[in-house]
Amino acid sequence: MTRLKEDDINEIAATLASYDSELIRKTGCSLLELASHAVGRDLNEVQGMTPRVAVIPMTCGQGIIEGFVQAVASILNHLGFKAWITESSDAGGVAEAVQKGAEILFMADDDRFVAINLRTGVVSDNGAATGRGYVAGLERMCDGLEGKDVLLLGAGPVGLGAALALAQFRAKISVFDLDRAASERLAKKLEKNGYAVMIETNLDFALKQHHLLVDACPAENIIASHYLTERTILAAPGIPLGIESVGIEQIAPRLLHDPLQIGVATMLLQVL
Ligand code: 2YG
Repeated sequence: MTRLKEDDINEIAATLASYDSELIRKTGCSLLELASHAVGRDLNEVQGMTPRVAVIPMTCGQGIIEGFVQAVASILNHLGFKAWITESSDAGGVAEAVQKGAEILFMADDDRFVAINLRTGVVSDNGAATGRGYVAGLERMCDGLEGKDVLLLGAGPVGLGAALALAQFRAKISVFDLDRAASERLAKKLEKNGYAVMIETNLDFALKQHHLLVDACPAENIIASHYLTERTILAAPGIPLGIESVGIEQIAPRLLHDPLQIGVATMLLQVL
């Protein structure tokens, strides 16, 4: 599980407006529209909802990441949902949120980052939600994924969320993971849902064959820039970004990558 660093997130609150305009340029969707698309919810239904949302700092394990709960709350407020950060942390924060009438809780320890709807019991996990949100973005950038070959790098929680969304968009999925057993586990899960997945074992060969990519792994420079062409479209939820810096400006208009925004927005829409 990647642990964000303070400088991954300290710009988020101040740049949400420009982030959203860039997202619209790339996908045709605002962050709220993209998250609604990702979970298949109607925007009009969602925009009328006014749940009380609490974001709770958690000090356990490696503890607080400076700016984390503030970044999460700023994304939720940017989406038009009133979110507040509890004064207390941990169990005290949960108690405070419930006593102040929160309907939805956001909190993260070292292993799980979850959104919980106290009324419905629905729980959204950041990994699966991030994978789903990024594939919705890829689908918009490609103007549909049906029958198109997509290479998924990384078969962890984000990769599995991405694979399930790729299956729903009826893409032709190939998966590569450094750990072949992880690819096999993901393929088995998709097959249970009646969806075939091709397992790639040679990354060089796979990257030469694909120009629609989902990089859901935490490896740096996993995609060397010589694989990038003007046809490459890359949805990259993995942190840090997996392409060499020389490749970034070439692909920038066709690259989705952010530390929290798409994942948090999709979590909210999943539990609303
Ligand atoms: O409340 C706090 O400040 C800390 N307990 C937050 C710790 C979050 C640890 N998890 C991560 O940094 C990431 N898994 C979060 C999501 C990354 C998005 N791709």
